[in-house]
Amino acid sequence: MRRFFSIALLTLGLALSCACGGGRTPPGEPSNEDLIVVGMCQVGAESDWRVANSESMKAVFTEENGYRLLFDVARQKQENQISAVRKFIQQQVDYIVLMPISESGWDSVLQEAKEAGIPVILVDRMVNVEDESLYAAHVGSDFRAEGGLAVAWMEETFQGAEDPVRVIHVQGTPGSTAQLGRTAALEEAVEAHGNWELLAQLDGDFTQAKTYEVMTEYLSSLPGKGDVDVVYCENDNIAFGALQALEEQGCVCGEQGVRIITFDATRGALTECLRGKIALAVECNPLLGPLVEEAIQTMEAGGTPEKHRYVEEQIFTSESLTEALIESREY
Ligand code: GZL
Ligand code: ZN
Repeated sequence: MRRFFSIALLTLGLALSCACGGGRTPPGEPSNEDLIVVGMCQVGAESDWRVANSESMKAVFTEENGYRLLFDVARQKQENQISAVRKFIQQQVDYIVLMPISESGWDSVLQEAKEAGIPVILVDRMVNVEDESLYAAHVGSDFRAEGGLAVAWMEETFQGAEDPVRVIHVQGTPGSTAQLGRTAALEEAVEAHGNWELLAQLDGDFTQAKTYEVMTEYLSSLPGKGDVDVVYCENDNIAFGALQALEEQGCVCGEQGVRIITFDATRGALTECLRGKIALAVECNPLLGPLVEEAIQTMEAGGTPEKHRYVEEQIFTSESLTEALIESREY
């Protein structure tokens, strides 16, 4: 955008300087051509994690910091994200920041951005493209590693158990990197442990409402409700829906009952963990705004950003939590 403005301004300035003193932006006001224009394509507002992720971006890409942020929300539809990218290309933004809802279907629109000379930065989930030059950088989480943290906790909790470990698996948005990575970790572990049994894999789509619905339906058809050992929830909103359904069906959740595992570790989930209702919360850090800005500033200085930047993440159980720690968390 600044490229476009500077040519237009130069022509205008030349014309005006012949005719008169030429208009000036009032001092201290950032005029358009000074601002880095960022077109941002967010998935939606499906979860507490997503809301925190959006807030992290809006806190960084402000006019005071030298940016004009064009923020688009796709309401969970990939076609809305693709048309937003095309709109940003027409507007000739300086950078496109994309939080891809799922991994496939991006090659052609990212090729269009490349041909328009607009760098794309991927945030959170990944895209599955032939040509990795279609994006300049990726900032997010290693979801397979997050699943590995959950599985390691399960191995420790059920070590030496001979009886079956019966698991209900509630998955996130199908085909999203977060779902693929967290699912792969559990499926590999079930393969490796002869006494672990996957009772069901349900689609919770990362929302509380969908999970409550599918869990209620499944539990009401399950003869021995007491036989569930673990509910592996691929994000906190899934865990909230599962907890509600389980308790309504008379299941006791906690370290002596059904162990609920969740990902994201937002404040709401940490509170349930402290209460002993959720057994394990695996952190998935949404505060990615500063890392995206680092990549943009690297490119502004003519440098090449790291291709993949992964955020550090930890796990929480009731033993490792206090009210104060939960209060101190940013999301
Ligand atoms: C993870 C992100 C997932 C969160 C969910 O980085 O893609 O999407 O785990 C969110 O809460 O909906
Ligand atoms: Zn790569």
